[in-house]
Amino acid sequence: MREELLAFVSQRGTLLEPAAIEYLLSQSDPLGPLDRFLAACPEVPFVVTLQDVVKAADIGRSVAVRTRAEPLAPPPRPAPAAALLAPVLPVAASFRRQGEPAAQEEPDIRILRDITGRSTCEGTLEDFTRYFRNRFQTVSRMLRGRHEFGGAQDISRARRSTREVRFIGMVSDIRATKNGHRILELEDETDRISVLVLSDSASASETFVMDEVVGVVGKVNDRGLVIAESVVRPDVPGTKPFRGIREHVRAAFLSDIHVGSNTFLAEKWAKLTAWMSSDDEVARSLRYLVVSGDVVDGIGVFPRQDEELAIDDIYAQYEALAKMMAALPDHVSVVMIPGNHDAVRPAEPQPALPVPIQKLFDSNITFAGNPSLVSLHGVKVLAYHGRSMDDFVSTIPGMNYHRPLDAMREMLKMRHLAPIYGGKTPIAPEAEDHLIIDDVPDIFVTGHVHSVGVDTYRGVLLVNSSTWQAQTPYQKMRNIEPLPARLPIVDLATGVAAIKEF
Ligand code: D5M
Ligand code: FE
Ligand code: ZN
Repeated sequence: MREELLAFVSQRGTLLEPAAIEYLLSQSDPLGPLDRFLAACPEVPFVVTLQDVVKAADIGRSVAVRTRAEPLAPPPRPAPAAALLAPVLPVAASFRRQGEPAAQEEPDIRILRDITGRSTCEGTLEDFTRYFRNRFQTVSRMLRGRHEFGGAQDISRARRSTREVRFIGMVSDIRATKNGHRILELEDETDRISVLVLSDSASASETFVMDEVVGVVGKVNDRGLVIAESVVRPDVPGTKPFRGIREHVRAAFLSDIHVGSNTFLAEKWAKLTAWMSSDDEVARSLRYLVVSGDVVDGIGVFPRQDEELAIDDIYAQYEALAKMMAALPDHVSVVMIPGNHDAVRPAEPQPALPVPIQKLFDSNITFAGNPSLVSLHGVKVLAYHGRSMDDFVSTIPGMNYHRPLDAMREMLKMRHLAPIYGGKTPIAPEAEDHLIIDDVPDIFVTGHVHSVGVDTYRGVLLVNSSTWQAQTPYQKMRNIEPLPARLPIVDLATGVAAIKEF
């Protein structure tokens, strides 16, 4: 139904606030209220808000009661996303009316965390030991901050206990038993232990992945096996409203431009450029543009890539991109991070694009690493290209390339961008694990999967930015249907997001 609803909205040339989407999906007839609301509008609004559809649904219900004498439906249940976004939905909030002309605001970009210039590893065995120790210690500290694990024991002590035990470990093996239970092998710096997660226990529905750090509450049986009562993720503490700023400046998000590929969508990009430079109120309120990797298609990234290239020189690809960026209006300041197609080392964390490439661009671009934590006007944005989603999709049942927000929620629960080591995501063993989500961001953005979406998780706004590349032969073979040329736009004052299609 979600797809049907979004297709309907896109057909009508408008946008739906995420909270409105959730609300409509909780209704028996999601399209009805929307249709009624649009029919009553003198002109198609830029964004349809939660309030708009709630009102339309109420009107619809009272009409139904009068004409069909049906029992009155229960009052509309506030959508979960609405609860999170509640403080950001003022009366008659219209995305269009709230924007401030961007030119009035000086840009304020600060890079809070980024590997660029700080890489120390050479990839030795000691580097790996140090890297995983740092991961374990950092995530353990987060778990110890939760009341259940304040007094967590070392695994070596927990093994000898006969009472309830609480400990923290890194997952080193996961296997299923023949009765449908699971056994997790957990390690800390002192020992390793086996944990049985029964198929009818509270944690049965959770999927665990290799190398993530979890806390366990359970009892050791006489064979030294822990029967888990619960297996706990560090997670994002509690639910908080979006921590916005005073000014209604807006940020837009894009990624996966793949300049140089013969499937790069030049016409769609031209439309984006024209719109951004137009007099449109939303366009004029854009102050920031976050570009989350795969900015060019690169050279030699996959076998026989040369057959799919329109520009087969890496510098020429970045030069073409630099021209495209220069054509964007001056009031938009850009933050750009690399992805797996860009001209930096493939291992994550990736540093910013090299200086000779940066020099091709205008000065209003800030280059940062992948991942980076960046403050835009005081709003903390965690930008990560999203390569690890390949590993989430291949490991976690039910995950797929069309649901990147599910993988992003898992990352926040695990407080790690790429927990799985040894999969498709190459990881450089830095002294500090830069892939840990240490500081909880206000906005978490990824690209890579060439899909699009916005949602919230525990007060963090999740954004997956779309692509400007049509379906590639590889994606066709794998049945991956991209959603190109969609631009998520976020009001930094309220966290209200919209997706504009080109
Ligand atoms: O990845 C774009 C999309 O295509 C993303 O959903 C992953 C998928 N993709 C691309 N190459 C592969 C391989 N080799 N294995 C699995 N999935 C893949 P991009 O980073 O733009 O190439
Ligand atoms: Fe890509
Ligand atoms: Zn990618």
